Amino acid sequence: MRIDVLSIFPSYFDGLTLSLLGKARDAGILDLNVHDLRDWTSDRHRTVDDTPYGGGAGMVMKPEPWGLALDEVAAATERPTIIFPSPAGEVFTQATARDLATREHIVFGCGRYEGIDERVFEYAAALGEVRLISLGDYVLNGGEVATMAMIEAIGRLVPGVVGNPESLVEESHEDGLLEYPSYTKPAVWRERAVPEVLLSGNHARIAQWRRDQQFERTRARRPDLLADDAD
Ligand code: 6GU
Repeated sequence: MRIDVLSIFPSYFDGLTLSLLGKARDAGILDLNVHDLRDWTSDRHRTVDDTPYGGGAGMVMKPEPWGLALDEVAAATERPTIIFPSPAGEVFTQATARDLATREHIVFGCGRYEGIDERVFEYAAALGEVRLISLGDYVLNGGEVATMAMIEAIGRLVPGVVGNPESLVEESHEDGLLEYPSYTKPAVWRERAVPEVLLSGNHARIAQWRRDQQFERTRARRPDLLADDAD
């Protein structure tokens, strides 16, 4: 999978050299390229923003650098998926991550300030499939942290990135429920014992207990996941 990131803060993405995703990059499974949007400016100050038409607070990202960057990066493959992280977008879920993990080429356009000139989204739609995606109902200062989260959630679902694919199965949200609790040695720690069933060696009982725990935790913490006609 090829991923390109357009940002005025490319060093946010230095962390993607670490751990699993770093190894996947080294192995050539993930072709991850981070670009400085200011490389597509031509004025002395490398300006990427300007005041909003119609007035109002804050600055808006100018369309010209975005147009040139998308021409170079998005037009490199046939109709890539172009994601603009935005609190005004559809909400990102594990299902979104699974869908996006099948794409050959994803471009992330990280906005800052009060947003990007609206015409950039229209123009991008001529080059690929445009998605505005939000991490949830709260506001970040820009798209960089959201893009990091999405790259990690998507990247780990790309075949070969996570060494043992079984570890992808028994996780929160993969089956619509929260994960069951985990324990390791010692069997008693600070007077707290590991649940007896886990030491029983009875695999059917263990599986049933874990399932019960998943439902109990989901009911307590995330009842919205159990509501069968969520509105
Ligand atoms: Cl994707 N961007 C910004 N700026 N804020 C957010 C977000 C994205 N998702 C939640 N809050």
